[in-house]
Amino acid sequence: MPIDFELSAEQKELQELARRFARDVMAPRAAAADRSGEFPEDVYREAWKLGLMNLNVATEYGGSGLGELDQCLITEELAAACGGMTTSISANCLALQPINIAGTSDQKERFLKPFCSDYHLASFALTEPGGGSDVAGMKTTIRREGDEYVVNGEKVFITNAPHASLYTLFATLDPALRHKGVTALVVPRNTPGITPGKDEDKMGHRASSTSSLTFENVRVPVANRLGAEGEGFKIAMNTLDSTRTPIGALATGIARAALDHAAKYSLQRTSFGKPIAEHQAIAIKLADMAQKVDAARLLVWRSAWLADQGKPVPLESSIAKCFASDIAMEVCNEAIQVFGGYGYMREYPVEKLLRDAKLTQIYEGSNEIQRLVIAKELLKRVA
Ligand code: COS
Repeated sequence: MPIDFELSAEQKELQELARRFARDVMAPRAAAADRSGEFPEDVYREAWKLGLMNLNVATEYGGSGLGELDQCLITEELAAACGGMTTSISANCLALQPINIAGTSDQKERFLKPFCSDYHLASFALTEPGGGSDVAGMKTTIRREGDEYVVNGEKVFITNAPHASLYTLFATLDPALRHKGVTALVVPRNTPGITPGKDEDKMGHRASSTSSLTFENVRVPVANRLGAEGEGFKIAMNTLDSTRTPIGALATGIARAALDHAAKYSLQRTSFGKPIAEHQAIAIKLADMAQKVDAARLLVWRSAWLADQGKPVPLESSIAKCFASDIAMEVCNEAIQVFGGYGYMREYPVEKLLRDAKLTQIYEGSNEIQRLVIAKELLKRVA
């Protein structure tokens, strides 16, 4: 297929649906949810009703079966209204992706279908207290006993954990095996021995819920294992390859919102007898911000487009995620500068955007890890 920047009629409709939902339902709640840290589950239920959740579940199992570019279009629109709510809404795509990738048709029937027939949340349980970057160094163990695994350990920073009905969990048969021991399991929340921790009091993304998860002699049927024993590391990596691009879209949405606010403000605010937009210092800032937002979106679209062609995208998804989240920080920072003292005040929207942007440089693989992946892929290609 030739490169084409024109969206299809269906994609424009999806984008418009997400834009309206973001403007009418999410945006009016964003500032209050950020302040109180409430988990606005009614908003998430509404997103589910409109088909804005579980975007990556195949139509065969009742999902929307959307491609990665479609997901990115939706994610950018939602994130322009609230990064935190978007994180909670899109966490199902992250959590269900290992099942899409490695589940048998029976597992897909059992685990994916309920998400499409009713509202549920799922969580991706990978990160541990001892480290999020070194996945192969995880300490949560599984031990096989007959037709069950017994899980012991702790996960941290798990999005939606206390509200989820299902976890995709990564644990190891033996930490000494490093990546070859990691195994993926689907664990229903109501399995005895699972305790979610307290909701973390975060700097940003405050409308999403984040907590630890403790597993104490949790018994999970072997039938809930995704792929073979020891295949969990690759399942996690393949999952992240496909979810990092939408994180790039999320960061682009935050940056776009900061640029919009700054541009509008620059037309209203006057100094030295004219709107500040007419001062070159501000106009140049806005022009630089606009270039960065455009470049981020193009990298996101390229990675998503390649993924939709069935191409592996470890390099392109890391570039999209890393670049978009870095520029989101820069653009939000500049937006605050355009607002001056008001930008620093909670009464105005841009300081929240900066706090929300920060997490996009950290989660789904810190930008330091993205740079290592980029360098490794690059060197592989020239070796
Ligand atoms: N797709 C498929 N296979 C992959 C892969 C990918 N994207 N990345 C690595 N692999 C494979 C390697 O080819 C290697 O396979 P072999 O055993 O056949 O040789 C194996 O996995 C181990 O790879 P590697 O040696 O590169 O693993 P490392 O332990 O060095 O870890 C990083 C690699 C750091 C890239 C990985 O741990 C990572 O992505 N960490 C960040 C995790 C993250 O995003 N956390 C956020 C939590 S979710 S909010």
